[in-house]
Amino acid sequence: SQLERDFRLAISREQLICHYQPILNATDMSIAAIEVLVRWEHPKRGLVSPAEFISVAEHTGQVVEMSNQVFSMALASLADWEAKGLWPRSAKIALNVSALQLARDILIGQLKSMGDRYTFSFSNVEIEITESMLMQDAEESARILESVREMGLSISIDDFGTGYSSLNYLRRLPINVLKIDRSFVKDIGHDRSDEQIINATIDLAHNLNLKVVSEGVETETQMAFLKDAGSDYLQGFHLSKPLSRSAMEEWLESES
Ligand code: G
Ligand code: G
Ligand code: MN
Ligand code: NA
Repeated sequence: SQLERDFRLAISREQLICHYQPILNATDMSIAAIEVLVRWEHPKRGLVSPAEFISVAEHTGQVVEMSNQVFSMALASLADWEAKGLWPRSAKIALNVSALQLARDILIGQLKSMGDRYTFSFSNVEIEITESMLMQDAEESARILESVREMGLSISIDDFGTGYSSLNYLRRLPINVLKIDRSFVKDIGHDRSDEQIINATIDLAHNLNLKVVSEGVETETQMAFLKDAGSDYLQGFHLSKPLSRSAMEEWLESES
């Protein structure tokens, strides 16, 4: 397709960039994590969202080279921020992982080669995977996640509540964080059942010794509800939009 050909150029001409969205501690609003979000700087169309190209890139396998570039940019930034003394204590840089990286078992190799290229601590890195990715091959996923954890990274489950996790997997897999999908956060203040789902999810997570990120926080009302419900971390436009690398670095400078 045209998109596939264009995207090939995007990769070879290095038109992909990373934006960085802070995830804040609900208690003191300090930075708990920074999620890396890829964008395509298209010569004619401007910044293109991954919503437009990830599924094609996944289908064609281009997502592998894309994630090499994204991991490389993000972990070079992490190395730089650590070296400058800007990295907040116990903060994580959170990388989205695609289904293909797990299915082809290339994630570990990609991470190791980043560790060879840049000087950063893997304990400052988190990977985000979705429930549906885990369910595709539960035993194989478990094996890969164990290796990821052995390397020192943490693991979060993205878009939680939209897939079909069995509670048994949640208990058995080496997971650190659940990210409550923004579809549940959207109707806080209007939809009592979504509020109850959020309360139940936070209780469940805490009982399993997991931390909780609430995604898609766009209003003061949502933020107040989520703090009160015990969400450990908050992410969304109300706190910060995804930022350019330089804007993110300014924030880190102002906090350090
Ligand atoms: O940033 P935005 O809301 O446009 O992201 C849309 C989707 O693209 C989200 O599901 C997000 O997880 C995914 N995404 C963003 N960056 C990356 C990336 O670097 N790798 C992968 N695999 N997915 C990403
Ligand atoms: O699937 P994933 O959770 O990785 O998707 C992250 C996407 O969510 C990013 O593309 C980011 O731009 C988007 N996002 C971040 N905060 C908000 C928000 O408050 N509202 C909405 N609608 N999208 C958000
Ligand atoms: Mn994510
Ligand atoms: Na999400």
